[in-house]
Amino acid sequence: MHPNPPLMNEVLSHFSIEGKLLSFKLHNEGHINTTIFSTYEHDGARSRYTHQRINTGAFKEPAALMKNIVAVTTHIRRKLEGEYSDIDRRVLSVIPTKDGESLYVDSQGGYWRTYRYIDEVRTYNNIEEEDLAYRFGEAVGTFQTQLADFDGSSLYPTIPRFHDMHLRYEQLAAAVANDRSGRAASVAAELAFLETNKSRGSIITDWYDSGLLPVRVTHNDTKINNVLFSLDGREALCIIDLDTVMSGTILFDTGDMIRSATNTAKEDTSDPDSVDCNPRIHRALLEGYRSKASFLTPTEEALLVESGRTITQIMAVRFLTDYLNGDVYYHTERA
Ligand code: GN1
Ligand code: MG
Repeated sequence: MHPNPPLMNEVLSHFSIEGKLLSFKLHNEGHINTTIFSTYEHDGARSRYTHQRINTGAFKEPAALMKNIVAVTTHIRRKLEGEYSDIDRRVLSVIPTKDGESLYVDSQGGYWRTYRYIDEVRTYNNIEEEDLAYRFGEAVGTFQTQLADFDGSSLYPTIPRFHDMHLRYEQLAAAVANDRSGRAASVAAELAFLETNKSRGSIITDWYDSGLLPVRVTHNDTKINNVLFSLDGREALCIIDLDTVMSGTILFDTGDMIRSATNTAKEDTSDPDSVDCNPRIHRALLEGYRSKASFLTPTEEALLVESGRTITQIMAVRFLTDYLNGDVYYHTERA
């Protein structure tokens, strides 16, 4: 459901933002939360904000989720102090409500948060240049390094077992059994393919569960368009979308980084034949990543390349499950 103007006026009036509201508009990206951008004017200067209604179907405890985000961004901010003069471009800033909370609950029960909008940046849905891939790799490695000394046990698991392949296959099997939308017969080939690849796809989950991989703080949604680059693309400034920052293995992050960057097409392309993995980009990406991720253990290193395949597979399992369930989890715009 798209929020209407009266509701947006109500929501925005509760955040601690100086000046006069000039406009707001809906942003049509992201598969989970609803995002609105606003512009305010104060003392002749304009400033922009990002407001998000948290999808409580996906995130059951918005208050605990925001506590994670405040803790993680505060930690990163401290690391950047002294090193950069433009910290607000390098880490998200949570704008509190007038009561000092990180969330506002609207009159219809929606949970809203506000960030300072980071101006003069751009995102990419896929990349063709090796330089860019290298910088994306660096950004993911840097993010993990910034959080290497953060106590992950203090983080609330916003979506428990998020990248657990066994759980995802169980959910797929349940969706097939229920066949709520009568679509199962039409995806028999996809289901057979996923069945054939089930055990290989579970390697990371199995090694993680048996303690072979270190538990670290991970982002869990490091797709290419969650990184803000400078307008000229020369610098990866900030990793956004911190909803799924949790304890886990960094292979979840390298995996989504590889999945999203090496794809020769947009992830929601309507031309599946244009999808391929670009090995040039893959090489540059891992080179950039390794240049920052000096903490890698031999077991992590051993599964680094595999992680791209694993996360691609888990996304396939999750999207197919949602398709069988009748498109109830992800926002969809077309068949
Ligand atoms: C969802 O919210 P968004 O679009 O960043 C999903 C990710 C998927 C991604 C695929 C909480 O992320 O796991 O990788 O879509 N997030 C959640 O684009 O399920
Ligand atoms: Mg996300």
